[in-house]
Amino acid sequence: MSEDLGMAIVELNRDEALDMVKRRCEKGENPLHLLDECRRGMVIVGERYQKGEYFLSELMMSAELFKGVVEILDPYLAKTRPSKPRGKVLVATLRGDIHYLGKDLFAALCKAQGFEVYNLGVDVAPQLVVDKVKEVKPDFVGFSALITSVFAAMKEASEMLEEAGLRKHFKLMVGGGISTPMVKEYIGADFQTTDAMEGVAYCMKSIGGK
Ligand code: B12
Repeated sequence: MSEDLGMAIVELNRDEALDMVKRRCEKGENPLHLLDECRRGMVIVGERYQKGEYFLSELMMSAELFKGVVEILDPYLAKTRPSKPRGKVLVATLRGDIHYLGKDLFAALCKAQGFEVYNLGVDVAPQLVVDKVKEVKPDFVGFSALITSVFAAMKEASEMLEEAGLRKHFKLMVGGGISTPMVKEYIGADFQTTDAMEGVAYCMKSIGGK
């Protein structure tokens, strides 16, 4: 049997994937490596869906499978986390956009690296971001963008945060398949990426320099 977790997810082999995660964790493998294999698998699933090789049902099955894997990994990941949180990360997909797979992957990776994560979900109103930033006082705010129509809501949120005098207290990040350096400029973010691992690395580097 192959030990490639990413491919087990791509092939939607639920039992095989979950067994493999348990077995490899018990053997003492680094849970972060397993999470990264999942990430690669989820990206391939997205590509297959786009090419028409997978349908919505397969996409949803892979998302459920990913959640199951994260549940098993969580206690193992907890052992790798520092006892004190490294910092706080707030993530959201804003109004008009319901894609969540990439956002949740980024959130899981941040959590795995010891950040306290506040995941506001999808189709989030800019005002809710402002309210939560006031309440939580995060070090990082990450927006996930998968459709172009969400750019306006991200800009609105960024401007509202500025007007509320909150913007200087955190780094604003934007990720997701259609984010680009131009989108970063447009919404006034500090960082942009289409790779969750790069996003986590940015948080680690920025917090290290605090
Ligand atoms: C899966 C999917 C769906 C699923 C969403 C399931 C879900 N709940 O998440 C469903 C079927 C529901 C869906 C619906 C729609 N979709 Co859709 N969808 C996709 C698809 C195929 C994959 C997206 C995905 O999950 N990829 C896998 C993840 C892991 O990748 P990712 O999100 O890029 O995330 C990675 C990084 O970007 C990063 N990341 C993500 N977020 C963040 C945030 C931060 C802060 C950081 C640091 C990193 C980070 O981490 C991840 C790992 O590295 C894409 C095409 C594609 N290949 O991208 C189209 C796509 C995004 N969808 C599209 C469209 C148009 C739609 C619909 C409007 C379709 C319709 N006509 O109904 C609706 C939108 C409804 C809405 N209002 O949002 C378009 C958007 C086009 C555009 N430019 O606006 C795309 C690009 C397809 C296309 N080429 O036309 N979709």
